[in-house]
Amino acid sequence: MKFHVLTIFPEIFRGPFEHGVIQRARQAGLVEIQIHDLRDWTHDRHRTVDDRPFGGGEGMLLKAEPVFEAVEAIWPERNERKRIVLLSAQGRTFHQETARRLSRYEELLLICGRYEGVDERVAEHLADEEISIGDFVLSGGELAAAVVIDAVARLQEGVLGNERSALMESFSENGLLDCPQYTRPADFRGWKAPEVLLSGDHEQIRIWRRSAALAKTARLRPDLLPEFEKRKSV
Ligand code: 9D3
Repeated sequence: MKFHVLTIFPEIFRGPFEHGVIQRARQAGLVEIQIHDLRDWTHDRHRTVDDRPFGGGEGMLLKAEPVFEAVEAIWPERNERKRIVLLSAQGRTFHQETARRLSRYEELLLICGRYEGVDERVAEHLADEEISIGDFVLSGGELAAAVVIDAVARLQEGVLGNERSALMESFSENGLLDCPQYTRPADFRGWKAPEVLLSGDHEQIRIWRRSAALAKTARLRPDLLPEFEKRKSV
């Protein structure tokens, strides 16, 4: 799968994709990531990408012209295997389900908003969809784009070991959070790993894990419980 990112801060993307799973996927040719500098599609001496909002108001907006020109240069032809995503604070919230859906495109082009926002004609007449990664304020779409790319890229065939990919169907396989996990030492500063996990009794371990997952979900993500109860009864 190929990702394009359109940004005024291409340097931000040096780090995130040069480690771990995504780095390996790129080296294996499973994932390609191209970063494009929006300023390459400006024509004035100052390479202007922003301007003041009509009607007045705080701050500056990303101009439509360089964004349209860039997209039309990156993709002279559009088709249904390609998808343009605008990252903005006003977008629909990104979920695992969104990642799964986007993972089925051949190419994604992610437009990173900056300043107080982007001229609305980009959302209305260029982007296929507008996505936010959550209800908090970022300084721009770059970190959000990195999050989306990470979540989508790891779903590509072959990126994870196949043991894992079969289980990757949903955010939580059984409607609960993962159970708490421990590794050596069994006693760390007096805090002991649950004895049952060292017992070798796989039936007791299974029972403990399920109950611990339920307790942790109730404590940290009570919002997940109604859906879990619904699924359980089917
Ligand atoms: C007047 C209110 N604005 C500033 C506090 C709205 C606003 C404009 C631009 C808020 C954030 C931004 C920049 N953010 C993004 O471009 C963005 C974002 C985000 O802020 N949160 C979650 N996901 C995303 S995706 C892009």
